[in-house]
Amino acid sequence: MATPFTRRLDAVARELASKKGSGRWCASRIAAAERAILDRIPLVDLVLEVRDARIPTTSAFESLRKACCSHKQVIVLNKVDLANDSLTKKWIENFKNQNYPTCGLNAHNKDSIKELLRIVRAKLKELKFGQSKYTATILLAGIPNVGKSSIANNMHQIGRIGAAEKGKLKHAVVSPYPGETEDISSYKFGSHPNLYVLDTPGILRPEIAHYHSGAKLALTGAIKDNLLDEHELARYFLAILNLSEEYKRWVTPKDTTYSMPGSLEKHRRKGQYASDFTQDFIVKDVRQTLFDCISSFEGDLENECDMERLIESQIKALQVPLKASLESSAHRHSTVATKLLKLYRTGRLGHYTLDLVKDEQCHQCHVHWVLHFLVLLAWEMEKLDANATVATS
Ligand SMILES: Nc1nc2c(ncn2[C@@H]2O[C@H](COP(=O)(O)OP(=O)(O)O)[C@@H](O)[C@H]2O)c(=O)[nH]1
Ligand SMILES: [Mg+2]
Repeated sequence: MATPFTRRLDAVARELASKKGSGRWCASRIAAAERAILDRIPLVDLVLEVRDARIPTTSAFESLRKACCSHKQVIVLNKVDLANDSLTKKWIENFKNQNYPTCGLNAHNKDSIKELLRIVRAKLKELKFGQSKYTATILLAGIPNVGKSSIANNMHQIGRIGAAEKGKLKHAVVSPYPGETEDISSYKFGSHPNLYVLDTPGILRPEIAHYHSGAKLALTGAIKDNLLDEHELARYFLAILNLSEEYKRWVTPKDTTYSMPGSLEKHRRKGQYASDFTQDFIVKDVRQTLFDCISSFEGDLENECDMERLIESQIKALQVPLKASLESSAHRHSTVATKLLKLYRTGRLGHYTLDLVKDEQCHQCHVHWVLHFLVLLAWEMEKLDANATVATS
């Protein structure tokens, strides 16, 4: 069902696609880049489909399904350091059961890249069975910002290449913003046999299938922030946090007798919550503020209006640790939203997998229901605000 938020996302995407000079988001450029990638698939030996481990299905590069058969494809769930460990394991199992070789990866971790190199070499050996000398090319494909260029760079750096070639290391552009890789580039990552990896631009069609897909893509950074309402996204994240188990880890190990948020009040004694010895005081304060809000909350999180109240109280309370209270009232909410999303995206507010595997889906239905409601409510409130502004101007 199209919700107002879906329609808004669609409208934003359409507007961007039609804007002259919108550059990387232009629909014809996306289509051309996609064609160039799909045309190369028959020519390469192996395709690594890079997905974001936090959204293993939402970050799928759908066009690959038709263009590439599963025997020459490996699904790489990158950014496992930001995802929920046990759900990552379930997802890997799930894809393997569908005959897609799959591995988890943290592209920033040397050992993780070495393990990927081992998997790729083994797979190429299997595909080139019986050939003593060969050259192989693999292609990295996926939606924007999943870490393709980081993987290409690190395979190139860590892969075994001759000493003479080490001095000629190239660098793919890595950026926290989507859409920075514009061309297909080749990087060598092995000698004897010669192995090459092709880094490609991220492909995300302008039309977004579903409101939740749009929100998840935006939260994980596949869609540029300035294209969406950060305040709404921050509220979406807070709903996910409030319905998760993550914040409960911010309590010291000996204080684990809590069960429901309403009963957490007794744990509110000073200094009780931060347990990860982080030196980052802002993170500590933000966690404590969020924990305090949930633990003192008497409402029922399954009730959408109560959830809405909790989120509003959290956004207000976060103005202090996020230093937004010094700003004009008009900017406070957006400052809180921007900073909160930044913390979430660096994994400092917990590890969340936003796509859930089948046996988790009953819970997911409920979570989606609550989130859906929140978005509708936000939309209605915005309309009320707008009407009030018009009425007073
Ligand atoms: N935490 C984390 N960040 C990553 C990982 N891989 C890439 N990134 C970050 O994600 C952002 C996008 O990476 P990039 O390689 O440019 O993605 P691309 O658009 O798919 O080429 C950059 O800020 C990277 O530093 C990872 O495994 N873990
Ligand atoms: Mg890139």
